Amino acid sequence: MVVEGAAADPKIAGNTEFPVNKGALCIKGWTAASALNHPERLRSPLMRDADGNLVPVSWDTAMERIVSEFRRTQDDFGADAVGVFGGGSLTNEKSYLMGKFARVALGTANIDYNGRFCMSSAAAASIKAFGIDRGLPFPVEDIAGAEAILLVGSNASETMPPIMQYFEAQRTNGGRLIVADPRLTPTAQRADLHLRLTPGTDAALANGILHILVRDGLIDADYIETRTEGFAAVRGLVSTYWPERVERITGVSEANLVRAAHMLGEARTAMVLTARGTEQQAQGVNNTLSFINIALALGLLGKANSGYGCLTGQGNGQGGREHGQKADQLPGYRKIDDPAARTHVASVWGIDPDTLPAPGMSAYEMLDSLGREGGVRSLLVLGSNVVVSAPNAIHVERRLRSLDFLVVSDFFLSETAEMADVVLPSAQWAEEAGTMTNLEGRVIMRKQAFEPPPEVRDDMQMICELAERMGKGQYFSYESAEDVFNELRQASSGGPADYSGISYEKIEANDGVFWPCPDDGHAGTPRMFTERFATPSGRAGFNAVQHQPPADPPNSVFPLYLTTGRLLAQYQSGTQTRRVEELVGMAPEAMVEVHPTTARVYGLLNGGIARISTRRGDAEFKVRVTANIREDTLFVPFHWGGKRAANRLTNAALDPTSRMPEFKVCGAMIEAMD
Ligand SMILES: Nc1nc2c(c(=O)[nH]1)N[C@H]1C(S)=C(S)[C@@H](COP(=O)(O)OP(=O)(O)OC[C@H]3O[C@@H](n4cnc5c(=O)[nH]c(N)nc54)[C@H](O)[C@@H]3O)O[C@H]1N2
Ligand SMILES: Nc1nc2c(c(=O)[nH]1)N[C@H]1C(S)=C(S)[C@@H](COP(=O)(O)OP(=O)(O)OC[C@H]3O[C@@H](n4cnc5c(=O)[nH]c(N)nc54)[C@H](O)[C@@H]3O)O[C@H]1N2
Ligand SMILES: [Mo]
Repeated sequence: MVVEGAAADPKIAGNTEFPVNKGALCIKGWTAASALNHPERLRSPLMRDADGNLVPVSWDTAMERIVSEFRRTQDDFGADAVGVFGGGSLTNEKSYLMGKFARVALGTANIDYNGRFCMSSAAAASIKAFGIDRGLPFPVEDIAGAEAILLVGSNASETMPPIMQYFEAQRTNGGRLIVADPRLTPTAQRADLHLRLTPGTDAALANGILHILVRDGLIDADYIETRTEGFAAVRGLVSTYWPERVERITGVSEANLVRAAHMLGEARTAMVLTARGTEQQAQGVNNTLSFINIALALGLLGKANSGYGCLTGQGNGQGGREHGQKADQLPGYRKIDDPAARTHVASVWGIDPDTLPAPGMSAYEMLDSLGREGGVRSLLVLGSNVVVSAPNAIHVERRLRSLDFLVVSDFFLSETAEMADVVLPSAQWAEEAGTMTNLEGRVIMRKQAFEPPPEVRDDMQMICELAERMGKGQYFSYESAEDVFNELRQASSGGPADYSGISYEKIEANDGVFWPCPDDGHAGTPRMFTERFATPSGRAGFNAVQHQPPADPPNSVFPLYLTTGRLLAQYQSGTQTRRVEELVGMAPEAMVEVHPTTARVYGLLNGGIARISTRRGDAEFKVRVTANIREDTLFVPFHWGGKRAANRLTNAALDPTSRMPEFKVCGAMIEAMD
């Protein structure tokens, strides 16, 4: 995207030369400029006064207060009692600094970020199966050349409009699209086949499709033999997923299962793509692995216009998970409990590896620990609005209130910032420089177009100053974002996400560089797995995965499935988009999608207000009656706060590996309020 015009009246345009989106932006991109000069934008630090009001203060006062509170917490409760919560919208440079700040300036184990709620299950599954995680291990253009695509739990038409040009091209080329979603979304409407599965039955669906592929001789025996391991156990397991059994579990007819299997199995090139629908479950890693099994059995990985991929979420969803913002991670996608990784990163940072903390708590576990014995007592939140976006939000709000001290950095007074003791105003995307890594693992540049308003600072400056005031300034002296990036390159060198051969200059000259890029002369890696996988044996691993019911299934009191997700015109917790008039016009309020039959059964009127309850709490939504959803399922977007927050309802049951909460399925009941 390009930004033009004066700071007071910025204009946004698509960059038609840029290879990934060819100038296409989604509605939120076109309207993003209005957030820059929005009247509600934070323009100075705020601190809570004796009456409990947030009042403007100087940076000096705010920083002094933060340092003294962090010190007090650490003196009384130990280093790990200060926590850091980051976000996947931050640049690579900021994500890297957040991780370093936590480990070096605070010495705390407890840093995690909202990517845990986003792509963590797909990331864990890819690491398990392929030894490495890069959202798409191939360039996005490959989509256009796939003869068949299975898209699972993604509503890309609404959540990634710029990528749809590749699906359009795929269709023009005669390719076919299968969408697995409990709703007939705009994405599913343009598919050749819609698999309207029961929420939480993804692994059964995948096993059922693989059963038919094996039965009908559509698998690639050669590829399985030479490039993979573990197929025998999977073949044994899927042999028990007979189509009638799978139809019973998933609600997808045997005829459609066979159609899906044959579309995929008979295509010369094919892709399996997953997104949050199947990943945001307590079985999210297993679900993803079960779809990866299909891609491996068909021999898709490492071939042009074929493969498995995860469609990324936030702006820097990929880079945000590579540079140490995650509780168990060091830069370059290294593991913090790996002695060699600790030695390498400590030497780049100029510290003793023994001073590096151990792995900390995952995002929800950290939120759940707030204010408790042995938990986090003081928290810095930067780049997330947790009280709206974390699961089991009533509980999370209670935990946040029990903190000794909360500091939030944001552009606006988000619902989470409203609860803070200190609020710091941050520069927005057009006011700072840095790099992002897109869904293809392509490192791209974001240039600074404007200066931030006078009392607003960019997060990098803020973090470095805070480190200095904590007495660790010598580890945080940088001239520029590029300076930070050059250190990140060294820290990532030799790691799975190796950026050491990527420079600002090279990014500019090539419209981005794909990692891994291990030295200056290396051109980057657009397509992975052509020869081998990143596992010790070089082979990809099959994983036998049983279907398991959701953690909180429907019962006679909570008879319906509740699922949650997104709308085209709103973004995430809505801090920015709920403040843009055009977008509010398109999606003015929280609503629930209900099937006409279900509406009749529960006495709900289109446009009326309904209360939804689950075992966690209740929330209120405007009713939208639509035949595009299963009769047994309710769908609510999570973009609103207060009584309209979907996350008052959601279940925080976590996937055992990724620690992803079960946002996508729980038992619920609905009643009319008027
Ligand atoms: N407009 C808009 N675009 C966005 C965002 C936004 O907030 N607004 N957020 C960005 C981010 S951070 C992300 S992560 C992406 C997310 O992008 P998506 O993954 O496309 O978005 P979701 O709406 O969360 O979920 C996708 C679909 O999963 C379906 N689903 C629900 N339960 C199940 C299930 O049990 N199984 C299966 N197979 N499907 C199920 C839902 O009906 C929904 O249509 O979007 C990005 N783009
Ligand atoms: N029920 C339900 N809940 C969900 C999901 C779901 O599908 N269903 N999806 C989950 C997913 S995939 C995600 S990614 C999360 C997203 O939810 P959040 O983690 O809350 O993400 P955002 O709403 O983008 O919040 C980012 C906040 O940080 C601010 N911010 C953005 N960039 C910067 C920056 O550079 N610096 C500073 N200082 N502040 C910044 C924004 O103004 C905003 O207030 O929600 C998760 N929650
Ligand atoms: Mo996300």
